[in-house]
Amino acid sequence: MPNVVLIGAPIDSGQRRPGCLMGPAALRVAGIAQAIRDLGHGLEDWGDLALGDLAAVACENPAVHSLAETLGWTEALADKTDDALSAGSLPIILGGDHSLALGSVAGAAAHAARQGRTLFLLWLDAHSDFHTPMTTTSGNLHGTPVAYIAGRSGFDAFPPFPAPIPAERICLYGIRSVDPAEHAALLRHDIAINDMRVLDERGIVAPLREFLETVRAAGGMLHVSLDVDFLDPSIAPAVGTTVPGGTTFREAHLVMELLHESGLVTSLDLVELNPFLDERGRTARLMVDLVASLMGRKVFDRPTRGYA
Ligand code: HAR
Ligand code: MN
Ligand code: MN
Ligand code: MN
Repeated sequence: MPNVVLIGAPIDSGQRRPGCLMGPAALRVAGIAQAIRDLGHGLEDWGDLALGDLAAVACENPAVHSLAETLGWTEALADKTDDALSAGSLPIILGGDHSLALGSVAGAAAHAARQGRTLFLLWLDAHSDFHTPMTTTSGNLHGTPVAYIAGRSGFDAFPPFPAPIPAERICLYGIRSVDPAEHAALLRHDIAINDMRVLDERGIVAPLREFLETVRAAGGMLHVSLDVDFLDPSIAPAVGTTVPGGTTFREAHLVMELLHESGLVTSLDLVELNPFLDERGRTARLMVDLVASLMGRKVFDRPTRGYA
C-alpha cells in the first residue's frame, strides 16, 4: 500500500463565498491523518501550499475573477501533486474550492505522461464543472476544471494541460446541476455522465464498476475528485453550492468501499468543504470517514474480495 501524502490547498479564489480556505485545517482537526494511519498506511503531511508571486494575466470574459490567484495555485499544486506521485505516494489534496483540480489533475497527468501511463478521472460532484473561462457566466473558476482536463480551448491564461484526458476516460458521477453552456459542450464530448437520474435507475454500484473495469483493463492511474456537494446537503451542509438530491451516507460510503477494493486510486482531491457553513464539524468528519472507507476501513473485514 502506498504512503499517503497530505497536501493542504487553502484555496478560496475559485468562487465568491469565503471559507473554503479553512478546509485543510478543518480536515486536519477532524482527524484525517490519524484515520489514515490507523488503517496501517504511512503518512506524511506536507503542510499547506503557499501562493507565490502572481503573474499579470487577463481574460476576455469580464465575469471571470481571481484569475491570477487561480493560475498561481494551479502551478503550485501541479508541481506538488507531481512530486508526491514521483515519490511513489498517494497524494490527498485537502481543499480548498474545486479550482484546485486545475492543478492537482495537471500534476497527475504530467506524472502519468512521463511514466507512459494512462490517467483516468472520476468526478464525484453535483456539478459537471465543464465551463471554460470563456463560457462561465458566474466567473467562478471552480466550475471549469473538467473542461481544462479534457483539453477544451479557452484556457489561454493557463499552461497547456499536459496530456489532456480523452473524454472516454472521464466519468462524472452524481451530477444534478449543469448550466446550458456546459450541457451543449457535454453533448459534443463522449464523457460518461452518470447524473442522479442514471444512478436512481441503475443504482450506485453498476456504473462505477463498469468504469473501474475500464481503468483496470488499461492498467491506468485513477484520480478521484470528491466534491462535498456530491453528498446530499442534509448530511453535508458545509458547502457553498448545495444542490438537493445528492448521494446518501450509505451510497457515498459504498462508492468509497468499491474504490478501495479496486486498488486503482492513485490520487484524491477533497474539495469545496466550507467549515464556516458547517454544523459542529459534521461535514468535515463525514469527509474524513469517507476517506477512511476509501483507504480500507470496513464494517466487517471479509476474507474474500467483494460480496458477489
Ligand atoms: N455551474 C455553476 C457555475 O459555473 C456552478 C459551479 C459550481 N461548482 C462547484 N463545484 N461548486 O462543483 O458557476
Ligand atoms: Mn517539484
Ligand atoms: Mn465541483
Ligand atoms: Mn459541486
